[in-house]
Amino acid sequence: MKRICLVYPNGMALPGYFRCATNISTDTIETLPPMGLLYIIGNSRRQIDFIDNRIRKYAFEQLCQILMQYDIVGFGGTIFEIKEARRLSTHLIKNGKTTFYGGPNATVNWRLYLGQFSVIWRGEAELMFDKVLDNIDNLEQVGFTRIAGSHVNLETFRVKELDSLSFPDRTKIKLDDYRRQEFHFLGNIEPIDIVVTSRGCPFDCYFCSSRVIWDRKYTYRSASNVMEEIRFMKETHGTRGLYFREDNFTTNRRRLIEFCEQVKDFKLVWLCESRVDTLDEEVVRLMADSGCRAIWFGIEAADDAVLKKIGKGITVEQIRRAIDLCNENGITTGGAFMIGFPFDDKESIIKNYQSSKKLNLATRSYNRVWAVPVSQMYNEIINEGLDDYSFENIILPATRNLSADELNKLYYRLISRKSMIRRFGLKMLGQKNVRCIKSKFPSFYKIASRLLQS
Ligand code: B12
Ligand code: SF4
Repeated sequence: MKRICLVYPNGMALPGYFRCATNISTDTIETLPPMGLLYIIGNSRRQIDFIDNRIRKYAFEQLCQILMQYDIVGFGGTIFEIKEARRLSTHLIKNGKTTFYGGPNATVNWRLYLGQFSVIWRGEAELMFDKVLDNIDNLEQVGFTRIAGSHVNLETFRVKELDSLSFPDRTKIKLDDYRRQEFHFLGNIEPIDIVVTSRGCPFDCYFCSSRVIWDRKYTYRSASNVMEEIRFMKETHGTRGLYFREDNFTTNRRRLIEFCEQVKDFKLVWLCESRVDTLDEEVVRLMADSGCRAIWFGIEAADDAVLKKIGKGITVEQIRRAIDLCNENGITTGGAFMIGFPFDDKESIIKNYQSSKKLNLATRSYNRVWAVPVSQMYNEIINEGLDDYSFENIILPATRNLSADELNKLYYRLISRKSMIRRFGLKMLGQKNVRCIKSKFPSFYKIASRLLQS
């Protein structure tokens, strides 16, 4: 029997100019369990080992040594982990091993990595993984084509019935290793678990690569199937809080209502992400009654003209309404904004920023635009030569009116300074101490958080 290991590689060190744009780094303390890999393991009949190198932080040589014990090594991750995956794969292939590369980045950017992995896997893996391993010496039989040194499935694999899958294998991780700042919204509740209830996205925002990854196909689990997993987690891990970190948790209204009605019995608190146009009075009330304590909205801009240009499909009126509904029902709100679209200039950025501050959100986060392949925005940036900085195909762009450096300065002046202090402070103190301060000195915590809000 072949020995198999799945690896979530560590993030790569990014050049200095990226640092003001993103909080991703090799020493990030905030991440979530890699549910995709745990799903694969949970649905395979084989013995599969697992390493999350964002948590283990093995040095390259050490990890090489460990992985040399296996016959097949599969790498997952986003484009931000590609460097370690590629380096390890090259070493392993040289030493006669077989490597796989899968996940959203492999699905969409497979051409960039030809020849660097034995197999490049596009799409979801649960239904095909064992079958492919059974045919490892005859991959053409199971949908793969040999191109430039790698086997690739040109037709993306999809799972039609998510309810038919087994749950992700959480025995491979220690839940306590994974935390996000969003967990603070749930107070001092522990443990908090992650559940994936849907995949893909039917929308088509100008800046997002989801369309290319998921082909606008949206699949979701039934409320009762999700309840089974929650029951299982409650019994085995004592789960008390849930974070639904997925693009479209609230998109299907009927399912959301069923979910709220059923999850009540578990007496859990939970938070999710949402689009403002999917919420109404009845739904928000039900969500609050069933334990929802916070919602993060992808808002991007507080200006109708910008929202239209980026194809977000929402209006400022809808944004205000959703925030008000949440506030009325005791649900904390967070909003994520983007700064520096290709059409932006200094005035539009300042205007958008000032308008965003008027929204009645409890917390806001601002991301300086960077672009990963491939979205409509990414293509425009390349075609118009706005790719001032580029690293591993990740672009820190200029706008048509501001160079990347000018935009960085503006972003830093408007937003980043305080959030950098906050992040630095959090890192120095450590998550546990922050939680301790929060519970022992709530007023101090509240004032400090307010002051450090952008
Ligand atoms: C949850 C999530 C997060 C979480 C957890 C990420 C994680 N480490 O798993 C958090 C909040 C930490 C996060 C952060 C970021 N994320 Co994120 N995130 C998502 C999100 C919304 C869902 C991912 C998920 O759980 N999917 C459900 C699981 C079941 O599916 P899956 O992971 O795709 O896995 C399946 C297949 O892909 C395949 N597969 C996966 N790995 C492998 C490996 C092998 C060997 C094989 C054979 C198959 C295979 O099989 C799995 C089962 O079917 C996606 C959007 C999306 N809908 O995909 C973005 C997404 C993955 N994130 C993205 C990005 C860019 C980021 C950030 C860089 C953003 C930022 N600026 O901070 C960071 C850094 C990520 C990191 N290093 O941890 C991009 C990646 C784009 C790219 N080209 O790589 C996505 C696709 C969003 C987008 N539309 O652009 N993210
Ligand atoms: S930004 Fe969100 S809603 Fe828009 S396409 Fe991407 S995942 Fe879908």
